[in-house]
Amino acid sequence: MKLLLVSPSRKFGKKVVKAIKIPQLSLHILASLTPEDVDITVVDEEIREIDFSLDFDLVGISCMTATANRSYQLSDMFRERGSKVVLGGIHPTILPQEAIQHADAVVIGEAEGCWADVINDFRKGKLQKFYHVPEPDLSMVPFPRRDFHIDKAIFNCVGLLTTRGCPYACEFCSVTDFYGRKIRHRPVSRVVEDIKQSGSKIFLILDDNVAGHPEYSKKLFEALIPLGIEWVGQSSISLAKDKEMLKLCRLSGCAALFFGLESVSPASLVGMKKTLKSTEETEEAIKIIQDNGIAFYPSIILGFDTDTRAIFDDTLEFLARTKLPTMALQVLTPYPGTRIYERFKDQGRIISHDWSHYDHHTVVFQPKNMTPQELAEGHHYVQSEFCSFSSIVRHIPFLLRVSPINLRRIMLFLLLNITGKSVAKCIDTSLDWADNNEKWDSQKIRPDDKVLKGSNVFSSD
Ligand code: B12
Ligand code: SF4
Repeated sequence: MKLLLVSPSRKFGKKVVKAIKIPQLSLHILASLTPEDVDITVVDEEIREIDFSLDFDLVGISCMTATANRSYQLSDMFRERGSKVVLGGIHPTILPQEAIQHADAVVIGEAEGCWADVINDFRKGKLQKFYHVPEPDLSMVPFPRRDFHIDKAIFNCVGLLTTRGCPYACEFCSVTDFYGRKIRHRPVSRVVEDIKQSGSKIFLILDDNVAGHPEYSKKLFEALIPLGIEWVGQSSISLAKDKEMLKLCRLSGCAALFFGLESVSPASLVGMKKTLKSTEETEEAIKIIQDNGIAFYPSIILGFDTDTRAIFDDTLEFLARTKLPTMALQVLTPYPGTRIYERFKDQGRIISHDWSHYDHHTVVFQPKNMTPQELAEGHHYVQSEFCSFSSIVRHIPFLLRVSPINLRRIMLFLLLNITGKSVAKCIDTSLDWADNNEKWDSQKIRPDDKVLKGSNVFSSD
């Protein structure tokens, strides 16, 4: 039996820099759950093309919203050629009825509890339409098969999973619906063994919050110290409040953490499940984390209902004041399945249902206090100002503040800034789309316009 596992490209045809690509762990997990007698091919379409001269009996496609169009296109092509197709990942989980139009089977949620059944049923010619095992036990899942590595990557960085689930349910995020509210862990000893077996020394911990369960986190960090690895991950900013955990985190090899800062506007933070509500508290937390030798990598979202056009300069001022050398800037994206999507839909504010635009860089909804075009341009302005050559030079001393400094970290900083520059270019593309797409006529939408007719969005306050 021949099995193809694919992670489709977001921008089909455009290659990404291999050096900074990290293999998709979901495909490696699926490979490890597959019986040994199956001949497996793994393709990350952003790195290499699918060889359509080969025949596959079964094709498994990992699909997120931004890759849904390409996933469906590939599914249709493979099914026409006689292969059976299974779709999985966050988008088919949220919209299984849409996904099944293009597939023979859809796996809702995590693969661990049901992939073996999918293979068995396929072999018997009895594939079911839907498979769903909610919140499978993570303690005994096999180690991911990491032999499908990316050639010539500068960083042999591999994804690592320790925990799933999130107790919060932020309005714009689909993670809680997907993984559930209960935090589930892999036993620390299994994580350590996985690290040893991987042969890598650099890891991206894929968890949504490495500090979400302090007792587990501390045990994990202690166990990582003797391994001498370096890792980056995501954390809540509350880490700054727990000195013991922060110290263990650094000692365990943490080089940088992504923090969902979400907004520099206190008004926006009030509506979110954030432990720090004031800008002063956030700035103090950034200083504590950086002073402990962990690079602070903020993720900032533009376009909340509390944002006015002032948010663009406010964001740049905040970044300059806090001396942060890197950041990820996103446009608010109402992913299907989130509460914000339902709210915007009810209010008639969704302006594009083309899933390929749901990429965090394209405006797909009518913002409350500006036009979609203004939000797109403001996003571009902040991104390109921050990534301009002069600001990269200005950021170097800020980077050097974080100790210990080493060559790999300097390279990472440069790569992140170069990536930032290409993101700025990619935003230009979304502006082209804006110019070309008739839906962008809605940029002229004002409260009395037809798209918002009947909604009370602008009159509610
Ligand atoms: C780490 C991460 C990243 C890393 C990925 C690094 C890497 N190469 O591994 C980086 C930073 C690069 C990234 C980028 C992006 N990300 Co991201 N990312 C995540 C995060 C935190 C973890 C994903 C992960 O790898 N988990 C571990 C793996 C093992 O889990 P999994 O992928 O869910 O797979 C399991 C199941 O889904 C299922 N499954 C998955 N595929 C398949 C396929 C088949 C056939 C089957 C049967 C089952 C199956 O089985 C797997 C095992 O149980 C999630 C949030 C989350 N907690 O899920 C967001 C998340 C997936 N990302 C998101 C987004 C939007 C993006 C970007 C578009 C952002 C951007 N502006 O660029 C890009 C797109 C990148 C791309 N090409 O696809 C959104 C997706 C929302 C949506 N509806 O699509 C999420 C959910 C974050 C969120 N809060 O909304 N991301
Ligand atoms: S944004 Fe972070 S804290 Fe909020 S629900 Fe998503 S994963 Fe949980």
